[in-house]
Parts: sequence; structure tokens; C-alpha cells
Amino acid sequence: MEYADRTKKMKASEIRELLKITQNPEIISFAGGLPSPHSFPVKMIEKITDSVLERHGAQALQYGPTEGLKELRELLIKRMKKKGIKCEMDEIIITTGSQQVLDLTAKIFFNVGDYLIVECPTYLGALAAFNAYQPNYIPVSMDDDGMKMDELERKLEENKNKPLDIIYTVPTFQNPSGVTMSLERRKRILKIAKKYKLIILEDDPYSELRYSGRSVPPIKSLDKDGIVIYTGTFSKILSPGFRLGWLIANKEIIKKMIIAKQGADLCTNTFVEWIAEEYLRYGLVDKQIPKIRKMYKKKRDIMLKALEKYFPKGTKWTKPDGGMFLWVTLPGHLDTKEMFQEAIKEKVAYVHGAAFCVDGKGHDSMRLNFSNAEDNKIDVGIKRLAKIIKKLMK
Ligand code: PMP
Ligand code: G9A
Repeated sequence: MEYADRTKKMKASEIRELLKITQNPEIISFAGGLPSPHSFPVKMIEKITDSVLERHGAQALQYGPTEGLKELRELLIKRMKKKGIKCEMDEIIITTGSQQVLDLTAKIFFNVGDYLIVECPTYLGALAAFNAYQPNYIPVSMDDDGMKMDELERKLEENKNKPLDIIYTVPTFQNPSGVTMSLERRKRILKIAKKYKLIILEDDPYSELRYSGRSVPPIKSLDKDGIVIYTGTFSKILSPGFRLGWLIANKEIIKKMIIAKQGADLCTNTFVEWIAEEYLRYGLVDKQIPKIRKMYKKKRDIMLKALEKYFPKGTKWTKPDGGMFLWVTLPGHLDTKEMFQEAIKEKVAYVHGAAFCVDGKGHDSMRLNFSNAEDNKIDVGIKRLAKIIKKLMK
């Protein structure tokens, strides 16, 4: 038996593996990027489910179109318009989470050995989706304003004869860093992409979760040339268990995506599409999101305060205006992967930074999730982490 070359290159997601360790209730986990269980509107979903079965009966249990339910797409078009993104019915499809968009994009664009631009650090799940198509990564580093545009341009110039189609970015409250790309850089990335004839893949699961600062428009809303593929998700504003997201792109790309999706899963889960339709149609989403924001703002603030209180001099961290993560950097001689065993002994978990970096960096960093742990555990967890760091710094 011989596995395919692409299978040999696949490796288990460190986060998915970590989720098993962190199931232990004694461990305070800042590792997985999980929403708080209290953010799910369980009662509301119970009512909507009854109503969906009453209103749509067997249709809700039937296969649906690959593009997704027309009614849900219409409501999403209206919602996206409020964010400045204009699209027609043949420019939007419903997907099995935004994770599927990452996979489908790679499927339709990457030949083996193609190059793509990723932020450094970047979303681990995107690397898992892309890896199956055996691309080469060109990492571009970030600062407090997101991906560095001078570096992007320099690297594109250096690699201009290579097969390269895609720039992948999570511009708002990035996973893993929590950083948001500035408006100026959003404009600039569009100019650069246009100049080098590239597609921007804008992955936007977190922009609804803003707790401070002023909102920044999605890159897609500034795109006059149809060169941005945009993906959003219900995972952080309703339920990740639903596996429901959406994709907006120009008509040509959408046609190819539909064909690729047909081969992947025929259609998205029709039943949950109808549930999401009702969640949007009756404005329930706008009742729920403020509750989630309030919950996570509190958690973010508790974590930032605890970091300030316990973490030693020489450590630093990002101060995100939204989302679910922040990024801690320790003095360079410390290795967060090595430190992890120590952390588990102290019953606290995080994801080590190198897991998110394709350029061999990040060994001195870690991602902390603040949305999942209970409020009263966050301070204790950060105190435990600080103790380990102080010990290792000595
Ligand atoms: N992109 C990013 C940046 C994410 O953080 C996640 C989820 N953690 C996803 C995509 C996948 O989300 P979904 O549940 O919509 O597939
Ligand atoms: O893999 C998951 O369960 C989603 C979480 C993603 C992350 O931790 O970045």
C-alpha cells in the first residue's frame, strides 16, 4: 500500500490534537479557538428548529442546491450590503463552514508546487486545507497594522516568475494574532494584487466581534475589480457545530467553486441552512451578537488585566479590539513548544507560536484564546502561565 504524495505531506492539526488533551476539566485551556458554550442560543435554536420543521417539513430534510438556499443567500446579500459588500445572487454560495472555502479555493487554484502568500503567523486550519494541494508558502510578516505591505511587494517582486495566484489574509482580529489590518493597508493590498494579477482570499470570521475601536471595512467592500474572494461564517455568531459559512466572489470563480463543491459534498446541510435563514429573517442575529460581544469583551479585559498583573518584564502581547485571540511574545531564548509540557503539569494550555508560522519563526510566542474559558478561570490560568515563564526566565 502506498499513500499519495499529498497524504504523505499531511500532518495532524496541532489544535485538533490539543483539543483532546484539553478535554480534561482540570486544565484551564486557552488553546482551542472555541466560542464560549454560553454564547450559543440553545433555547432560541430549539424554537427555530420546531418552526423550521413546521414551515418547511420534508423540504428541510431534503438535498438542496449546491449554491445553497436561495432564501438564505438573499438575506446574506442584504447583511453583506450593510458591510459595504455588494453582490448578486450568482456571486454568493453557502458553504460547509468557511473552512470549506479555504479547501475549495486551493482546489480550483493550486497546481502542485504553486506559490501562495500567507501572513506570518497565519490560521493553522488554512495551512491544513492548503497543504493537501502541496503548495509552497511565501510568508509575509505582520505588525500592529497587519500584513506588512512593503515586504509583500518586495517578495512578490522577488518571486514574480513563479506560479503564484493567491494572497491569503485574515485581516480583522486575525487568528492567531488578534491584529487588524489598517484601512490604508487594505487599500494598498488591493493595488498590489491588481498590479501582480493576484486574487486576495479574505477570511473574515471575526469582524462581527468588535469590542473597542472603530470598524474597518472589509477588503471586499473596496474591491472594484472582482479580485477578492470573501468568506464569512455562522460559527462565531451562531454555532460552529452547524458547519455553515458563505463565499462571495466574482461570477466566474463562483462557477468553478460550485463544480468543486459538487464533488466535495453535493450541498451544505439543508436543515441548518433553514435554521440560519430564520435566525437572520427575524433579526434574531442582531439580538444575539451584542450578547456575545458583551461576554467576550469582559473575557478579553480580564485576560489583558491578568497579563498586566502577572506576566514578567520582557514579555509582550497584542491588545486586540475584537475576535477571540491574542498573541504573546516571550524573550527570544524561551521555546513555547518545550514549555508546553510544563504548562500541562500546571494545568494550563495554549498553542505554541511556531505552529502558525511557515517560516520557522514563532518559537518564542504563543496564542491565547480568551473566548472559551470561564471568566473566573482566566485570571487563575494566566497566573499559572506567568509562574512557569518566570521560572524559565531565571
Ligand atoms: N478561518 C479562520 C481564520 C478561523 O479562525 C476559522 C475557525 N477557527 C475558520 C476559518 C473556520 O471556520 P468555520 O467554522 O466557518 O469552518
Ligand atoms: O479546529 C477547531 O476546532 C476550530 C478552531 C480553530 C483554532 O483554534 O484556530
